[in-house]
Amino acid sequence: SSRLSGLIAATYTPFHADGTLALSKVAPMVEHLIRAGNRGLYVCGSTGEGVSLTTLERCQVAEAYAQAANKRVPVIVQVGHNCIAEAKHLAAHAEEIGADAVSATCPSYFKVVDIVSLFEVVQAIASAAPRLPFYYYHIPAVTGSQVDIVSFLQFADGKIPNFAGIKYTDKNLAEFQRCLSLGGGKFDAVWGCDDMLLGAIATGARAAIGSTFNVLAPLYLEMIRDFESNRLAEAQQIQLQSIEFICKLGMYPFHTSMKELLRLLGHDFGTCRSPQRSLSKSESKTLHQGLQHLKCL
Ligand code: NAY
Repeated sequence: SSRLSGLIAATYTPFHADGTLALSKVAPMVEHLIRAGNRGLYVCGSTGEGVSLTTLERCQVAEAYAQAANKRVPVIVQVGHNCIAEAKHLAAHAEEIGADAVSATCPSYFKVVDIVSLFEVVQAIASAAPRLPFYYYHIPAVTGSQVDIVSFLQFADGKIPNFAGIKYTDKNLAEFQRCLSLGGGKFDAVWGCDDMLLGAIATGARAAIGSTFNVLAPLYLEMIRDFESNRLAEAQQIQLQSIEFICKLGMYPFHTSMKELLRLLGHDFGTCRSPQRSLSKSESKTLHQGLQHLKCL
């Protein structure tokens, strides 16, 4: 089936020192991600700074990742935008360039306050790429959407032909499990909090999208093997390492820290765009020292 499974890396967007796109960095990164065991790429999401890019840049980044993946793993393009016309344009473009799925947040400046508004948004964007599965990107902490996601899935059921499920980026495992089980499991619900992946897997998650998979995919794969082989204590130890990793990087703007780490690992993706600031010399030194004490690196 066309369902997502396994670890899906939320990809970073590479910039030159002058802030322009450094697209030549994409192909080697994709080789690394696939070799490390990732089974998909989620492009231009939070991790990829989609909302900090121009529409043209978003198209270029999506195309670079789709080309580099070359159908070996599915590429999901995040097209959410405060302007629905732009989101539709990006969705249509994703279909044109041979991406495998489209995903979108709802607008966030004007809040989505009820099911009907959310349904209109999702229907408009999904129908702009009718041949691709569509995943609604549920990230209420960012969008401020007040819509209950279970009720939304029940409402949307059967009304949008290419609606495939959700990317669930919230911390409510009970709600996530309900999403997984709705209608006998007809929707994909893809987990989005790396520091709680073990819990999500215990509830039945088949796929997860994460920024830390750029670096730690082999570790998470080991955790999943441990879980599946009933080595729960070992799995818990690995999850704890990932939690400590995330805490350590969270000492500074998280994705800036991740990009620093990528550079240390030989993938210079530059820094993040404003408003995600870069680090001072002394901050990056402190970060490097902190990373040296992590068991998982
Ligand atoms: C995205 O769109 O890139 C994602 O949401 C991927 C999931 C990440 N969430 C955010 C908001 O960045 O991997 C997580 C997250 O970085 C990780 O759990 C550390 O908090």
